[in-house]
Amino acid sequence: MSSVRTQVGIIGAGPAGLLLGHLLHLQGIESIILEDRSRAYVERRVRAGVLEAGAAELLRESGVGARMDREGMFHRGIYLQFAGARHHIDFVDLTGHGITIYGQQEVVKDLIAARLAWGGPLLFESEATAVREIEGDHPVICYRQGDEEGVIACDVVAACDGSHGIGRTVLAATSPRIYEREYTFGWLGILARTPPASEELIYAYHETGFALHSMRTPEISRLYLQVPADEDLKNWPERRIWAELRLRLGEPGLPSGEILDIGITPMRSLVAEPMQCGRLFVLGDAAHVVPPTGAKGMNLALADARDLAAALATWYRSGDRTALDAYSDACLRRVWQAEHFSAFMTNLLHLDAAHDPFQHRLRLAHLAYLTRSRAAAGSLAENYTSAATGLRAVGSLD
Ligand code: RFL
Ligand code: PHB
Repeated sequence: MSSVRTQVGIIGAGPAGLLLGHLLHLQGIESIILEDRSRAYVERRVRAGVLEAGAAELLRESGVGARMDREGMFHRGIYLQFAGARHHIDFVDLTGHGITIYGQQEVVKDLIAARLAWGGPLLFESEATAVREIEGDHPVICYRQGDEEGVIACDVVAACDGSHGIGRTVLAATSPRIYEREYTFGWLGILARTPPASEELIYAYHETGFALHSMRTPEISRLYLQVPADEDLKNWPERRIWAELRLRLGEPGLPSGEILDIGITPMRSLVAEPMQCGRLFVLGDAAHVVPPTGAKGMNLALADARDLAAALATWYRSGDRTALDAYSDACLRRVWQAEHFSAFMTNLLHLDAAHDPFQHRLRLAHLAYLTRSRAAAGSLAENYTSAATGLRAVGSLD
């Protein structure tokens, strides 16, 4: 059994774990990152695509934004499509900030490349199996790499292992409060070789359900359809997917293209509170989950890494634990704002299981309000561009 020591033991090489490791390195703090999957797998996994203004700035400021600035697509706003018409919400006009479309796996690739460039320890195909002694000053992570078992002794454990990792389980044993909501629907998502039909994202509310038109490059589109949570992919032959996308998005000419990736994602809201116990700190999806309608999950993961790295840097520099003790409280202010916005967007844009006609009319009324009122559109724009990384209120009441 191998045994090593580091300052911060990080579980998970998603956006949270990789950015945390990178920011700690910039502060001269050592870390080891354990990742259950292979490098090829995490670099190929298709997930989020929208970076808030603050998340794009964070990547840029920490020296990993060059490719994002070259290849990412800056969008001024989004389109809302409902009742047969399309309306533009111009975030730049409303808040001064836009968003950047850049695939999560591209962020992950850039952060892996930055770490490997200086030889930073990043162990792929290494599964954390247990975390012990978090109440004392010397926590340990036990892990398995192939047939080998290993132990990492550290000052602090950062659980960045997503919504199905052991971080949440270890935290749960410390009795946090868990707030949770399941939705009756999920998203069928495809990545397709077809040029985007629109220059910016389209969020569509239609009598047959929600649809979203997003993109990755000028040649590759990312498209989603609301489906029942327990839907079987077998019910969705390609022809049906394209027909339903054309109908819901109001894009009768949307060309079909080769489907490069397909999957159904159930939707959930979850917050574990607090996000820390002793020497264990939990980040990203391991601590909180949002339905993807607000495009907040990756942004929250990156912001948690930013906040924990800053608190750890203060602690290592001065011995002052105040910021570290306040990590969870500081995160939860942003997390609940993003949870609210994600639930709001989800309820606004999806048909409910009962197809309640009263709810349907309420949704249409609110959508119409968003397109008529600068105050309502401004609130949506403020949240979409900055709820997860820190709300930049246009006319702050503070
Ligand atoms: P991740 O990315 O899940 O990374 C966790 C990593 O931990 C590894 N792991 C372990 N490693 C070692 N030992 C163990 N025992 C381990 N258990 C797990 C896993 O293999 C994995 O590599 O978590 P992180 O870093 O917290 O990042 C969260 C984001 O991935 C997630 O919130 C977003 O993808 C959510 N999301 C979106 N977020 C946005 O900000 N904008 C979007 O536009 C957006 N769209 C989406 C989304 C998520 C979606 N799905 C598939 C759920 C669209 C979709 C369809
Ligand atoms: C995506 O591009 O994958 C995407 C965009 C916006 C969302 C969710 C996902 O709300």
